[in-house]
Amino acid sequence: MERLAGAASLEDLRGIEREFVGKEGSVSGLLAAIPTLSPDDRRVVGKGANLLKRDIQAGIDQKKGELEAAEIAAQRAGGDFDATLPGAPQTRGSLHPLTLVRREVEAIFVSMGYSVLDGPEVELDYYNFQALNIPADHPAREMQDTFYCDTQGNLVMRTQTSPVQIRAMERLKPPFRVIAPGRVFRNEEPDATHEHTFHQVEGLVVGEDITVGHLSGVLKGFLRQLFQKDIEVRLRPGYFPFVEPGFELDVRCPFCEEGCRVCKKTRWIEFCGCGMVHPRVLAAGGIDSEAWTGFAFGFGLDRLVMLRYGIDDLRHFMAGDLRFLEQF
Ligand code: FA5
Repeated sequence: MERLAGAASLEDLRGIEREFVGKEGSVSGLLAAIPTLSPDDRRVVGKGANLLKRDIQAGIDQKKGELEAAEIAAQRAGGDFDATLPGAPQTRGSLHPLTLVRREVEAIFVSMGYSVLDGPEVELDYYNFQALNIPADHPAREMQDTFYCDTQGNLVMRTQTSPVQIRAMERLKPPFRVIAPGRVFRNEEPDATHEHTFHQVEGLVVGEDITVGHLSGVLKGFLRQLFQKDIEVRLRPGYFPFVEPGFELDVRCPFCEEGCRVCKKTRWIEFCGCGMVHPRVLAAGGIDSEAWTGFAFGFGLDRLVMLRYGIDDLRHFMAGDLRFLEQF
């Protein structure tokens, strides 16, 4: 302990550490000799040597802290220490492109009088399928290969944001307009335009005398605001059990003139499913389908982000590669 008290530098301290408790140190030598002693001596010497080692190590650690603090204090007291110099720069993270575009989408719909709703990602089969006019044996279930969360099949990772339609109808009194952005899951093999975990934005409007004209007008207006220009779209018949009539809305591929990998050489990109809310779905939500009509749509947010920033593969979104993420 006297030697420790006299240590004037970290270098001195390292010497003391080597001499006593290092691999070749005297206390280590003592410990190594224990197996050669008689059983009684072993116990006494073993205990003593271990205590000694512990005390010496504790003394070294304490002295090390003192010497380090003194070293910093000496540096600060020196003439060339400048407390006003800036610290080491911290790199700032950035928002994920999906978050950026989701916020833009929300702001546009809020400006059109919509409320933004949320719903559970682990959903009851009832909301994800049955209340949306997709009973247990319905072939439409094949369209969305589902991750089931229990053996009875009551709980699913939601395959779409449409269950929020039912939850909204249960809670809100018509007329109302809502959107519900969120994460959805399907058992799919990823490629440039498909992921197993992706994002949708659901829209639902319930009111008096709502028509397909309102539906296409809202979606065109939304796209115009988002892209700050007219975007060519087309409506073609599409089947979803919860709307009647149902449509697919496609947008022009912004990447090519004559077909590419993203649009699979069709020059159109599937943008969303939509249609007039089926009377059975209104009824499941507790809404009188004689008095009220509505439209609904559900688009893929990931594909919208691809269009917005000219990204040609949506697998980048989940890859966690900073070279990609730092560009936003
Ligand atoms: C639906 O999920 C319906 N719920 C949409 C809807 C809502 C129809 C309301 C009618 C009324 P669909 O399976 O086509 O439909 O998916 C909607 C959109 O999600 C697609 O247009 C596409 O943009 C996107 N999408 C679908 N599967 C994937 C996937 N694996 N990866 C990324 N985006 C996907």
